[in-house]
Amino acid sequence: MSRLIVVSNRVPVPDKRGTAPAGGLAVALKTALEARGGLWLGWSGRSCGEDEIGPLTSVKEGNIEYALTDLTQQDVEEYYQGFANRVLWPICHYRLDLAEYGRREMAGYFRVNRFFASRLLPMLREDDLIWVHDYHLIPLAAELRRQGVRNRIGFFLHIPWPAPDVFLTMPVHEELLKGLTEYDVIGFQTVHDRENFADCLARQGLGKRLGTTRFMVGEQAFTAKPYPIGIETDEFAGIARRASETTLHRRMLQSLDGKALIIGVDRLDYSKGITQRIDAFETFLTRHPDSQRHVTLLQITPKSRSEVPEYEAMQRTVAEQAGRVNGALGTVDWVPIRYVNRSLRRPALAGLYRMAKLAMVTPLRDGMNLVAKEYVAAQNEEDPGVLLLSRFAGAAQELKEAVLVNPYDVEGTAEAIARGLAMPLEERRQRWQGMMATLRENDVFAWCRAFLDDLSGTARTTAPSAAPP
Ligand code: ADQ
Repeated sequence: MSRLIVVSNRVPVPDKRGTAPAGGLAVALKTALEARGGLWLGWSGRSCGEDEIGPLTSVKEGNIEYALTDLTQQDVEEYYQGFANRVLWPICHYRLDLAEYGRREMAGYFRVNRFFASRLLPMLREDDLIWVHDYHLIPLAAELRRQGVRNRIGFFLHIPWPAPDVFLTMPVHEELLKGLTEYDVIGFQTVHDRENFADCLARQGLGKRLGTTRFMVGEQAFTAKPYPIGIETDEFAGIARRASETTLHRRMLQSLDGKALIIGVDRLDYSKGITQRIDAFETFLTRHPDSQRHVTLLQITPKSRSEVPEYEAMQRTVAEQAGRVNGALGTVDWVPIRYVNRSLRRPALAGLYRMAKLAMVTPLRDGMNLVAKEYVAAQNEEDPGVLLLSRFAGAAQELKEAVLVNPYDVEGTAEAIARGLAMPLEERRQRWQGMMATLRENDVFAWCRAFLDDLSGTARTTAPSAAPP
């Protein structure tokens, strides 16, 4: 079997306490790579002066060998904080208003991709399979091809691919689109994302479509297909079952004192719809005064990307908003919103999901959203909770039995909370069983297999008659 090389911006090397960072990419990929073994290359998270960049740091853990590179301070500002997080992230989440274009950042993005290619090249063997992850590294294959690399290279995009009218607003759209066509397999979260990508190619007159999943640009044929990412369903369900025996679980139950728990878990990010969610919860409480003192929203939100100004501003906005609602509606013995800026270990998180009668997963736009899937997997099958899920999350294309909401419609979401809390047991069970069957069938291992089977099965070819994988 060919060796697998994964390349992603950050690499979740566990720290001394064994804690891996929060983030869907990390959680999903690590599980997948552990099962197969291989090499994982990425940024160490450290920045330094240009003359201080040394050799790769190598860390071995079980089946995985991590190879970490430092970046310069300028690289981090231009490539990571700049183009990746102030252009690509907002554009792919339909926030044209937040995109900040700068020539320096764009040049930095391509320069760092060239640098990643130069770090990978000396380690590369002829039959290695290379799997590149996410929007930070779109041009990596083009850089590797320029250096003569003929290996099979796959790319998976964890975030949405936007419609052409949005994507084409980016000054370097052509270079990014063409860069993607240098991969052998391009994976998206949903059919919708793949079709947006196909529409972008068509709009730019780039190549032709050979079939549902096969495309041809210039002499090169490639596959573009949805591979909806999953979670380690059965393992997570097991963790959640066992979590009820922990002290945290008992303390939490005690502090709820019979109140119904609603849970929200998201990185602090404007795409996650946290302010709209708090508005909806407040509206629910004011429209249903009987529920006051009987329901608590626990919003667990670790800070992320604090060095990007929009994120820093959001930290203040959400904290103020939660404080305002608590001040206006709370009583001496009831706090409507518990707002926590912490990362939790998985057993603690799983236990809280299981305790919650309802989860609000209401992003304004999301590639997939693993929290929705984790919440379902963590439920007690005898008495499962209700998932309120944004129709704009990739997960909504799979979890049809969730209560789908439009997060922009605050009143509609408030009514959905009321409906969810009052939902009869039989309906909750039926919905949960449907979702759980989907999660079991398409867990993270199936996701990984499907992508790697297609990538290994692709021959790098220039013939339009190439058989689709
Ligand atoms: P994210 O935007 O990070 O991922 P998501 O899919 O919800 O979003 O994954 C978040 C992960 O972090 C979950 O596994 C969750 O359990 C964990 N997490 C969040 N808050 C936590 C906390 N307080 N403590 C501990 N863990 C926490 C990107 C895309 C998504 C896509 C994933 C995977 O934006 O759309 O689903 O990649 O492809």
